[in-house]
Amino acid sequence: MGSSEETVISLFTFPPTFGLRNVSPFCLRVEMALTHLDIPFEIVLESNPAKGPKNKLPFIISNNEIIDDSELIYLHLDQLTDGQLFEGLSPTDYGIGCAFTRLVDDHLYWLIVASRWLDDDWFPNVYKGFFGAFPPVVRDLISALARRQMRKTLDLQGLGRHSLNQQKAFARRDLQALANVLTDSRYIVGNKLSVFDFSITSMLSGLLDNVPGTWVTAIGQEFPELQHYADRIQAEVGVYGRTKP
Ligand SMILES: N[C@@H](CCC(=O)N[C@@H](CS)C(=O)NCC(=O)O)C(=O)O
Repeated sequence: MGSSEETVISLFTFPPTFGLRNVSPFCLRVEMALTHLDIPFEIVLESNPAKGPKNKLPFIISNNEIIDDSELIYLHLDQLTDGQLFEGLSPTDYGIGCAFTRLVDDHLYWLIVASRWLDDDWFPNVYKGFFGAFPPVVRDLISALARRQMRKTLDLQGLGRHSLNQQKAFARRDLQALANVLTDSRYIVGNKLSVFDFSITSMLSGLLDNVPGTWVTAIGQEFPELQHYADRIQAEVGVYGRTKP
């Protein structure tokens, strides 16, 4: 495993909330990759993403180097282990894995965000989960500002401009696309566990294991094959998104 045996990596992730031990799918997938590669690491709980170099989590500190973005962290871990993370993936596997990762990260993720932040009935969970530690007046102010910012982001991204029913239909088509592939296959690409299973599973856990469920959770439950897949991958790696495995 190259020099990784001497390396202790610090992984900065959000504190548990919404029934999720690791609430960010991007943080969870890095935890899965580190565990899979048997690299020693510690988890550092950080509730303020502004501590990251680009105001987002995850980031890691590895040999005094700060690396952010789960995809860039994957590349770093691959390099650290002389290519073990992407080992055995054909160009076709890579192409399909990359495309499905983009589907969950750049489309489905934003519907999960919308289901938490834009839904008036669900927003009290965001208020409590993300802002509960602040004193009451500050909490009201910053949660309202953050919600306004999130509306703007979703508007710019585009999905926020659709009606709730249209957003639900987009989520259902994303999940159907995944279910079409995962019904007959054990893994998202090829015939063994790969880094792309971490990316897909972390996002599925984020939506299926979210407590209380959002409207995306309810749509996810229409596809039991996705729950089976996510459970199987988490059991194989030994890392779970939910608080209680
Ligand atoms: N492309 C990034 C996405 C990371 C990301 O969006 N993290 C979210 C949490 S799930 C975050 O830190 N959001 C805080 C913010 O945007 O203020 C990755 O793969 O790591």
